[in-house]
Amino acid sequence: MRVGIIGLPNVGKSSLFNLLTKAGAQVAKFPFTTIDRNVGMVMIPDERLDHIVEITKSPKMRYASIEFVDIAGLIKDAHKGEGLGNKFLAHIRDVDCIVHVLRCFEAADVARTTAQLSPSDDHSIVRTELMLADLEIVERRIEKIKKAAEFREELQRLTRIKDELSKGRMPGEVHGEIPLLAQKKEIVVLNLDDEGKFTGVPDGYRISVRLEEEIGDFTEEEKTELRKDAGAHPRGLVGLVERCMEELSVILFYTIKGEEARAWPVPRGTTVFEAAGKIHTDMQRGFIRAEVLPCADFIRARGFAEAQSQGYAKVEGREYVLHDGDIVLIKFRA
Ligand SMILES: Nc1nc2c(ncn2[C@@H]2O[C@H](COP(=O)(O)OP(=O)(O)OP(=O)(O)O)[C@@H](O)[C@H]2O)c(=O)[nH]1
Ligand SMILES: [Mg+2]
Repeated sequence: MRVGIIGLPNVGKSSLFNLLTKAGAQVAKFPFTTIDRNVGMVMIPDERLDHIVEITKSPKMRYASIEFVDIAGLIKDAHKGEGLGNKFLAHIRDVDCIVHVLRCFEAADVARTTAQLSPSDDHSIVRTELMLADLEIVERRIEKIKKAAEFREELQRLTRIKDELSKGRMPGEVHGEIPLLAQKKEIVVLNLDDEGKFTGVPDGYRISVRLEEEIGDFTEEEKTELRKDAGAHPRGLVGLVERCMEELSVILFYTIKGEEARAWPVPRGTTVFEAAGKIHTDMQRGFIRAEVLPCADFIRARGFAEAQSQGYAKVEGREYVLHDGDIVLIKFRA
């Protein structure tokens, strides 16, 4: 599960990436600072795991994390090789969800690649590039299969997709083998100035990268106040990570074993058998059953054994579909 940060050059993508990952990617006032992508893990803040550890006193705890990729800035005609060209396309293809950063701050000393500061226009420029890149791929595939009878159905589907894309519309159909860039889930992020001065911004997750850089040492209450003053979302970076989790349909389950309490990210719909495989292949191979306990019941009973004796824990078979917050104890034949 991977999130890609995209947008025009010099909009604050790498700055945002650094705040999230603490990876220290290069940031500079000139466009196209990022050439190759930067990859980093972002820890998912998790009060439930904090609660669990308060009770278990586990000496080790591990938060779940998701991967973020900071992708090179793209400009108009990037699909034809303008700017850094279309290498970014492969990088975008690789991610499951995009965070599209729009510049909503002036800063005379930070160069722009467009004449006007207009977040909505910037949004369209990038969206158009994604669609044109998709169009090219679709056309290439059509050329390749148009004479082969066995691809008739695919050809019809691709032609419909192509028609939509050439009208600048997002196709309703998906292709399957060719996941279109324009169809990736998108979270629009508005990078506001730290005083909330810039108005007329489109809808999106409101954050000020500059402000977040400056308030690292403040208390949570102070941060919330400052964000509100800047017209930003009160939950800042954490809220953005949560938004990504929602878009990715990621839920968390927990294991408490010996020394360690740990959170695991899985796609919604994951069965306990699949989860066992994620923990350890032996656990899946020798899977017998699982004991499952909602986190809230664990906290209420203040312990797994206590919850078991109060009848909260349920015994489940391999088909059981995990719920967000389940604590899972897997019985398996070693
Ligand atoms: N005033 C202001 N400057 C910002 C803000 N966010 C980023 N910057 C500055 O803008 C410049 C570009 O930031 P980067 O994070 O390198 O931008 P980028 O989108 O990764 O740029 P490329 O890699 O070149 O595409 C740097 O000088 C940042 O310090 C902000 O919220 N306000
Ligand atoms: Mg960058």
